[in-house]
Amino acid sequence: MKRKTLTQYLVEQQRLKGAVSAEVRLLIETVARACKAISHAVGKGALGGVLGSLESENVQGEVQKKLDVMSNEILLEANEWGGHLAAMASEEMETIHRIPHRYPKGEYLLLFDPLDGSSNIDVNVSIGTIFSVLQAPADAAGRDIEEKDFLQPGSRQVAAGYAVYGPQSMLVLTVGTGVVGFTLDREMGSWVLTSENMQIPEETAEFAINMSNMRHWESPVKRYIDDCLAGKTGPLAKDYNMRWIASMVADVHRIMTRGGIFMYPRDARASGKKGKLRLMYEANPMSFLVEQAGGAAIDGDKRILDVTPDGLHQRIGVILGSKNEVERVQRYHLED
Ligand code: P6P
Repeated sequence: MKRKTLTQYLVEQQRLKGAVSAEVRLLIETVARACKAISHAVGKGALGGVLGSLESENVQGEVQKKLDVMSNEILLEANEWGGHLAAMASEEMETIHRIPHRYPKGEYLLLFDPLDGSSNIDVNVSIGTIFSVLQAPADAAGRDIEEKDFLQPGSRQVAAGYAVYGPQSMLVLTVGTGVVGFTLDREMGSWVLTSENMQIPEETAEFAINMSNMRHWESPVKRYIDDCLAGKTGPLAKDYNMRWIASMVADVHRIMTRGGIFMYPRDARASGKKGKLRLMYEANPMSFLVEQAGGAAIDGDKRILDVTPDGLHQRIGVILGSKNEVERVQRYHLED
């Protein structure tokens, strides 16, 4: 049977379920088209002259890779003329990017990490694009959008997704009616539906964490990982496997596909960051996807999607994946 394309899926979500408006459908199709262009640029590697770093740093103080900046530009240019957005925000930009006055303004806000996992670009390991869609506050219609209009809890997201640029390029998406996966058909240049209903197994025996940060973890995380390492004879009574790709999109995609628990916990040091990952354009979209696939996502003790942001680039601890395992880790925190 002929597989559905992204457009057909979105038309059905709009017509049959009323799950997406015409503007959100255009928004997602536009972002998906931009991800195709990013996939193409990433795939060229050294042949495209796109590897390596620039002299510049982004707002996070991280050295920018050429592909970081290129991916950011591709997403900005693709989305600013369509009339579906009021503004955009990106990991690569300190402030929000309002829609230029020469274009019509819509009612949605688009946030993205244009190329997550940049440290993997030059060593040919999977990287990805993460995006989140919010609705602008009603009172913003007659005025310029401000940063505060973005500071909504992740539970208000209208849609979220990621593209993972690996052996295949895949687009994983939710509009609030479950999670679907598309594979890029490079000959036709279209995103083809290949996973109709992605579900995360509730149980797992596979954890993903950067063990080199152990000395900075809070005690509940230390106790949990010790118990995992104790294996069958330990309190969790099973042998665990470990994976760490150091590319959130790739680690989360593995969990969306076969289960697991991903952890980038808060830093226990008072001087430490609240976590490495950013709430608005990494943790929130991934948490929306994970919950829609039957998983769970917490910052240690709280549901991530309930957190009201206090800044566009706010960082947060992230523990997400198989529901029963995340709830287990939450119990370690609540018992502490
Ligand atoms: P570490 C990539 O730089 C990133 O933001 C995420 O994609 C990834 O999960 C994490 O950082 C990796 O961090 O400290 O292991 O290099």
